[in-house]
Amino acid sequence: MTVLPLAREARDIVRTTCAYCGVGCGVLASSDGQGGATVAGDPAHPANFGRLCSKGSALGETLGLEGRLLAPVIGGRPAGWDEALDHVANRFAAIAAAHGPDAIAFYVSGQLLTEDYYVANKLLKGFIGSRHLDTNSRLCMASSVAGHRRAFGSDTVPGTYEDLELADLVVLVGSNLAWCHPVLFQRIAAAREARPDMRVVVVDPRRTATCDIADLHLPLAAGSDVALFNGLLLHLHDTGVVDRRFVDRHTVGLDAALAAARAATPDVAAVARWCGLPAADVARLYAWVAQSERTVTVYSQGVNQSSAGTDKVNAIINTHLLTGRIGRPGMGPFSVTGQPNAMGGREVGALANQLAAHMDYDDPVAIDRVRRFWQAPHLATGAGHKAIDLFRAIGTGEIKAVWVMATNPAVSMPDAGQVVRALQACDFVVVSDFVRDTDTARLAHVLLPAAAWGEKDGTVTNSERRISRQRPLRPAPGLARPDWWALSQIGRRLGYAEAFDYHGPADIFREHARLSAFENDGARAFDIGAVADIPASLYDGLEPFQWPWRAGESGLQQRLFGDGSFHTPDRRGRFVAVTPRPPCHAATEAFPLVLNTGRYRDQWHTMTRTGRTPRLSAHRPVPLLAVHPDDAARFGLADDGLAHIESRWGAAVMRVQTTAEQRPGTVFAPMHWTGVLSAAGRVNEVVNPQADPISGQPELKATPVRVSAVATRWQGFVLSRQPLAFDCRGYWVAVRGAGHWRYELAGPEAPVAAWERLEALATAAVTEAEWLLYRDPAIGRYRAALLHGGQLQLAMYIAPDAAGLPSRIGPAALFSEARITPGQRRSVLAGRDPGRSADLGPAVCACHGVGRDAIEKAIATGCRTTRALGERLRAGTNCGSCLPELRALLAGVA
Ligand SMILES: Nc1nc2c(c(=O)[nH]1)N[C@H]1C(S)=C(S)[C@@H](COP(=O)(O)OP(=O)(O)OC[C@H]3O[C@@H](n4cnc5c(=O)[nH]c(N)nc54)[C@H](O)[C@@H]3O)O[C@H]1N2
Ligand SMILES: Nc1nc2c(c(=O)[nH]1)N[C@H]1C(S)=C(S)[C@@H](COP(=O)(O)OP(=O)(O)OC[C@H]3O[C@@H](n4cnc5c(=O)[nH]c(N)nc54)[C@H](O)[C@@H]3O)O[C@H]1N2
Ligand code: SF4
Ligand SMILES: [Mo]
Repeated sequence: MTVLPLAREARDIVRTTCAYCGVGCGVLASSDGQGGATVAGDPAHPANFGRLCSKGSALGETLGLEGRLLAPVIGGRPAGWDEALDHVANRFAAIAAAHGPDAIAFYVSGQLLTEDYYVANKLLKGFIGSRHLDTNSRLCMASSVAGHRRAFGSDTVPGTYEDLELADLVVLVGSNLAWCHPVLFQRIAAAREARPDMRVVVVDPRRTATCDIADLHLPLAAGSDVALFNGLLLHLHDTGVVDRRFVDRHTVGLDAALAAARAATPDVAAVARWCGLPAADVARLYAWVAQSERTVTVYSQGVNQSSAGTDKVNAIINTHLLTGRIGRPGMGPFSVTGQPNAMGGREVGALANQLAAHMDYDDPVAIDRVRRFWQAPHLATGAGHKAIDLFRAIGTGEIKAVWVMATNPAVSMPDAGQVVRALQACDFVVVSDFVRDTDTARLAHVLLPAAAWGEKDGTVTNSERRISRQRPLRPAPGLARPDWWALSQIGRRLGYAEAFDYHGPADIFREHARLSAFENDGARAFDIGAVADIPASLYDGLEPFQWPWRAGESGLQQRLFGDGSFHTPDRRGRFVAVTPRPPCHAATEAFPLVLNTGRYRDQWHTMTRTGRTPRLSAHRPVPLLAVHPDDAARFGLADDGLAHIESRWGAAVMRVQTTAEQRPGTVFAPMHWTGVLSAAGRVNEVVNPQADPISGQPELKATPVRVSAVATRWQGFVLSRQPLAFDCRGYWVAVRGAGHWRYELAGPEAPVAAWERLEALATAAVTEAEWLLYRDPAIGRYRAALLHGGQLQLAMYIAPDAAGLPSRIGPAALFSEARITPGQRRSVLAGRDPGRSADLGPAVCACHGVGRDAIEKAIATGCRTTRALGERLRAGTNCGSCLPELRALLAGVA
């Protein structure tokens, strides 16, 4: 263990870890003294070796205090901590006394630090004594957890990031790595450039940016992955690509797995039919896998978020067990985690069907061990409700109090309308967040202000089991406090002062490490006993390390299972016999299209941070429904028009993006937009809540829907220095710009009625202003600007169609001006019509703000390579997240 030696001049630079995805990049950050920070990739961190993606590069811009929750709130009024904590503790105690401890639930998150997570788990399961603690990882990693446990006997990712570079074949299944794990994508892209023989295959119904480095793209039918990998298992077996020694000595269950595969997909033709793929492409994948000893299969939400998610995971793992390609350099199944600490939550056992530290309720010895270790008075002794059932139980009143921490379920849960109704009906809702206004916070009785990235202090674990420190750059503002602190305070108030007597994250980390090693004879994979007794100074300087790291061990074991020793009772790996089945809800005549959902490059989940930075809001300013041109024609949708998307569960409205990247019969929408930021952009209103029967993970990627064009009589936008509150039924989406918010608008009424409504809103928002006005009722065109104090405060533009609107760029820039000039005054209403694509981006390069239009012009005038584009426009020269899109534009396919 080394303490970090900081150079003198670098004393203000803090080594920390990115707040976003599970790659877990090391960040060098220093506070800029003005509420922001400068950030750079940490060249010494083994996850990223200095790289950062667009989101990581913009971390410093998310630290502003606008919108922060700075004090506890009880029933809508600010309160002090003592009052809030007493209130929460009293309500919990009363509810437990009246209805039993199981009437209390915690719904937590992979965005907590391990220390927060540990205390939440201990408090609820050990001391309050409720079974019902689940996490948003249920929506994210639950199928991988379940698949790992079936195959390996433990929830263990066997490989390391280096394997992605050492592989000869990387198969990416249901993973848009270029957008969601961009630094891993860049590492693979660089490896492939250095070794042109290396191959990459993408298995995804959509053609994504990740296909930029793919030698083969298999746009399979939704949910058909089990058929594809069962077919691969058979092909490998029947062509003799089998590690006999490994299979015989270290596994069980091959025959049943083969029989199940043969029954449904006896040959490549059958696989091709199941998956809706050309047989030649399936055969090509199989041949490449057969040839490539060094194969890594990376998978993510296209696999996990499925009613057959656990079976998909095991279908993939089966192929690696058959070939013994696991736990050795350049090979293995590789589940990439989403959230920064999805892994940490799994380590502390914070899923409703786990107890703690890789110990489960199905083992009475483990239950007794955890009880003794915690000296827990009321240890829960059975599994609790998984997320979907948990919110149902809130809805029925079985659960009467819930503490939601670091997650926004009113947006991120499927059938989100039900979740909102359940929280509305719930007796007592506590929400811990660092943002004041979220869809979930609007439903809370008590809000508790949390510390955010840059203030939080603790550890996270990334996808390759590497534990890194998040370190604070500054003290938390206002009354914001770390989540572990609030949890411990509740523990103390409930009478457990000794069990929650933590003075800092180091105390909690050591206890967590001690529990991982407690009576662990090697049967539990997760063991970090080596750091169980480190002093606070070593914890502060803790270098990133991978688990397991047992007490007394010096050399760290990077990869697991290469020796064939698994964590099952007989130490053998398990083949699991799996049978393909289609998604739970098939398309029907009434709902003929399948809705797939996922992520955009520059937005993080429900946008509470990324949605506040102009730079990250420019890439995709509004949510788009991606539709194949044939389907658009079939359902009367126009590119850029509005579509109403409807399922059995609910509806949403988005702009249409027609694209041949979409598989016909399917549409795709982002998961990010909320009720705070849009009228009807919350896609989970529409998404079905059916879950995988084993993992409980919902099928977020396949919901039957119908779509229809929304008729509008006007389009428009409003730019405003202050945020505005819309309560209209029409279409609106809020977009963050520099010094202002922009509202993209459209509606069904006559333009004149629309502008009269907007004028009322503007008059209320800016009470004292000079108005510049242009109204033409005959052609339905309206422009207005409100000036005050020499500055532009608000500007509004309405026209019957998008072509009648001026450029947003000119007036938007005026919000950065200290004082506007007479010339600018004259121009603010003039603006010429720029054409929507030039105006609304997409801003392809977030770091240097380079739009698609400029790139297309540069290509038309001679730029032939990404390097040339970089030299001319600087596009793609910083974080590199936009390189796939630059290459697509160069190739003329975007
Ligand atoms: N920019 C950005 N990055 C993020 C996040 C973010 O919000 N924004 N979130 C982080 C989190 S928490 C997570 S979990 C990860 C998620 O990372 P990913 O899993 O890569 O992201 P998604 O876009 O959810 O889904 C991946 C792909 O699955 C495909 N898919 C859908 N159905 C199927 C199917 O049946 N089979 C197959 N093979 N593929 C299918 C979709 O078309 C989609 O392209 O990203 C992390 N990184
Ligand atoms: N349709 C559809 N739905 C999905 C998905 C999908 O692909 N499609 N993906 C699912 C997946 S994989 C995931 S991971 C979820 C993510 O969904 P959520 O977890 O609900 O999304 P976030 O916006 O990350 O919410 C985190 C909230 O916690 C706050 N927060 C962040 N850090 C902290 C902290 O340290 N302490 C506290 N107290 N608050 C904090 C943030 O401000 C934010 O309000 O969405 C799931 N939902
Ligand atoms: S890839 Fe990007 S979002 Fe993920 S950890 Fe690294 S910098 Fe952060
Ligand atoms: Mo996730």
